[in-house]
Amino acid sequence: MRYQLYGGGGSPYSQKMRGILHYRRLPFDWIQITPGVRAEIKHDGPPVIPLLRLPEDGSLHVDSTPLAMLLEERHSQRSIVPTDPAMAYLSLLIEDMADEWVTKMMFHYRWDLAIDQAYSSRQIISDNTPGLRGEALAKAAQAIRDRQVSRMPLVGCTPQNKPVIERSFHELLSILDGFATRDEYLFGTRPALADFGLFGQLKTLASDHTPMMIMRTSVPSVYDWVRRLEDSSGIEGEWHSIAERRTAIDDMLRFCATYYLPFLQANAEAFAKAEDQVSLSLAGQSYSQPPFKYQVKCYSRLKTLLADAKAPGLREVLAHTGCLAFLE
Ligand SMILES: N[C@@H](CCC(=O)N[C@@H](CS)C(=O)NCC(=O)O)C(=O)O
Repeated sequence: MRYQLYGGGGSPYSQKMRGILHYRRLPFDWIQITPGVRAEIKHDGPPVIPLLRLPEDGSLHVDSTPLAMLLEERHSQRSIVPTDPAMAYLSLLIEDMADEWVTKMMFHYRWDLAIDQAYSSRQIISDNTPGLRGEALAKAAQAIRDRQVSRMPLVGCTPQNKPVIERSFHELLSILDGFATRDEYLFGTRPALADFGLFGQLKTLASDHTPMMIMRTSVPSVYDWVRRLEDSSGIEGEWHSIAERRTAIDDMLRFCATYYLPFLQANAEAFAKAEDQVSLSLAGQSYSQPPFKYQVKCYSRLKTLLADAKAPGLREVLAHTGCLAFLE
């Protein structure tokens, strides 16, 4: 009985799920999505990847965070949820930030410069359209390139926001560089959901040309950490308790309080008022984009989870890193 994971080599959320399945030692087939495969699987839900097919009934499911939690309900060994409930919440918060904020770095670097547009568009088509070569491949790559570049403003990847996005990328790398060595992860010596959320986005950044060069030259230890996390099925580690947490956790939470949480709050407010733009200042620089409905859901989920959490030490850590004010 094997799972089937449908995804793409250049899709960060697909990489995240594949990394989780490897770490959890769950048997699965990796199936590269193509237009033909998509037509054949007949999934009525949102047309996104990754999709996970359950072995027992063939049902298909999407959205990597609920998918990871579904695997937690189904399998107890090699869980990616830290046992300390405060650490479990922090892992969910950092994962959410990776999925929704680090993805802006991924999309920005992927589609900003011509050299990256050319590589990424060709790679996506080469993976998802078997048999295409030469002119036909170049034409299809140009079409996806045009489509993705036209979507940049929708997710905030604009010239105006470029300094905030690039600065936050460098800050994130420097936080990770504070601990990234062999077999060390954010919450201990075994990887958590947060590590896999970061991994998905960073794996893509570490293979696209410009961010790959930044990572290899400025933080080679982080580059190597990401490379190894692709398959961590051999790792046997321990969790830290909240009292023993790494300083990188507090740094990451300050990072969330500087960039992601102010954005989430402003996004929810702008969405509620049906405004066209979320506009705010992040780390002293202006940032704006159209409101994003999915991220309204992310924000209320984080608040509800905190309101329900019975987690000694959690509120203190969130308060001293500046996160609590956004989450209560
Ligand atoms: N929240 C979803 C996001 C999935 C997602 O956005 N996937 C992208 C690829 S990485 C996609 O399929 N986009 C549809 C498209 O580009 O047409 C998750 O965590 O799985």
